[in-house]
Amino acid sequence: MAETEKLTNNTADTICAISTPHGTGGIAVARICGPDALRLTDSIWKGCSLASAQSHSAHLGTILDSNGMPLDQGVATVFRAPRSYTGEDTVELSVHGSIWIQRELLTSLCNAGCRLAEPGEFTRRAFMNGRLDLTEAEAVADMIASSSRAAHRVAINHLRGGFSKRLDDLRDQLLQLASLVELELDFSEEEVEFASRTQLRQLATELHAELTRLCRSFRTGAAIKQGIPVAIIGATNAGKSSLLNALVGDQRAIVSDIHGTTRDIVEDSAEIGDYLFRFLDTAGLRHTEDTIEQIGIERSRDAARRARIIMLVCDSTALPDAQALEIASECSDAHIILVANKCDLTESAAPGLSDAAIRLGATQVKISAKTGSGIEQLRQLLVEAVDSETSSDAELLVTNARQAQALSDAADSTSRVINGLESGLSGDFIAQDIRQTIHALNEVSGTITTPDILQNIFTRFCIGK
Ligand SMILES: Nc1nc2c(ncn2[C@@H]2O[C@H](COP(=O)(O)OP(=O)(O)O)[C@@H](O)[C@H]2O)c(=O)[nH]1
Ligand SMILES: [Mg+2]
Repeated sequence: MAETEKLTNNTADTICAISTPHGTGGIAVARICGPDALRLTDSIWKGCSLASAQSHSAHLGTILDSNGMPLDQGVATVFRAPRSYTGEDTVELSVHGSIWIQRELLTSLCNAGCRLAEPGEFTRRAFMNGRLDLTEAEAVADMIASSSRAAHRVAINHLRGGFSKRLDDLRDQLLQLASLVELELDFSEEEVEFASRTQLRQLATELHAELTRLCRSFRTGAAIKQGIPVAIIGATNAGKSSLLNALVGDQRAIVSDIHGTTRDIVEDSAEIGDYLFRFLDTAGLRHTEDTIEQIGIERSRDAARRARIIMLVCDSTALPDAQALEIASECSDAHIILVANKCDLTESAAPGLSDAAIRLGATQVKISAKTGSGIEQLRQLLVEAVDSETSSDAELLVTNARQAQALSDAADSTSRVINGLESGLSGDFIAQDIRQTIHALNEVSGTITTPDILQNIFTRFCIGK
């Protein structure tokens, strides 16, 4: 891939980018990084010499445009290799945040010999220079994208090396397993057994359990990162759209007493507790000859299948809807909350609701979307549903499909190790599977990687990071 070659062969370049968001602001920060960062910045700078400045020092000076005329007064902060984010000489120039000044500054830097940075190129250099492993680099992108306390908490734990450390522990255990199997091989003719196969199997089983747990955590990890999908399903006129509006605090969906008002999915999100929830209000379930409404109902089923949480909304004054119960019962993976709505109209819920909740293993809550009664309790139930999945080790949730895939490969080869140990397979083959597991873990942390993988990861970053 030509693009990849271009990216991997250009570490000798000095690169520059605006790291602050595009637009006008009080201050904008340009980052200049690479072997010539100090000298090139000096050439557009009137003030003390940055090339002779100490690392981690800030200096006030005048920045010059491409014609050598004063462009702005600003602050240059110097970070010398290897004590910088990327591990290379870096200058951060803070200027006044006019779009025009930012553009002129980049032109001036490029005329002086810098090249514009690609998306994620600073972080890519940090990875290449061993400042971050791949899970930490990916956590940088997650930090920038985090939109809830929980997403931020997972990202910062990964960034501080929590996940990398767990991978190192797993790798150490695998190396121990490999060395025991290989020792057994070396001395096989003397019939020396350094570890019983039962012990080896126990070690492999523990590893497999941990790898499987990490793979499984991806569903929750991804949901926390992107917003937890919650499908609102139920019969027409049960009050689904009213509930969406009550939860997001806005008249987001049309509410009316005409059956079949909501036909397509209406989506909106709200932060509740530490989490971001993505609510999907769906077309009400009923028998209909209307083709468009039928398509809407099919979409409701789809939304339910993809959701982590299903809010099954029932009208407390009517019998529970059979189709809604059937859809909810098909989604065994999801957490189900049976919402008995319109409690303002009746003292007791319709018969059958509690039985239905028990059959579905659902939590039940009485609310009125109209008066707001019970909504706070429902919000609490939503948070508890996610809390129960994340338990105490939120820092070890996998949030990224690439990592989940490599961990699943590692779990597969570990289960081959277990089978091999159980069936008395020769140590050579077992050692081979152990090495494959280590290889898969090395892929997660980026010890082994290909230009394509790196390209894929870093091009999704912002420019300037
Ligand atoms: N009394 C009462 N009426 C409600 C409540 N929730 C919704 N409604 C009414 O029920 C009708 C249908 O509501 P809507 O939210 O459009 O239901 P959907 O078809 O399930 O989306 C509307 O006339 C709402 O005003 C509630 O808690 N109490
Ligand atoms: Mg509706």
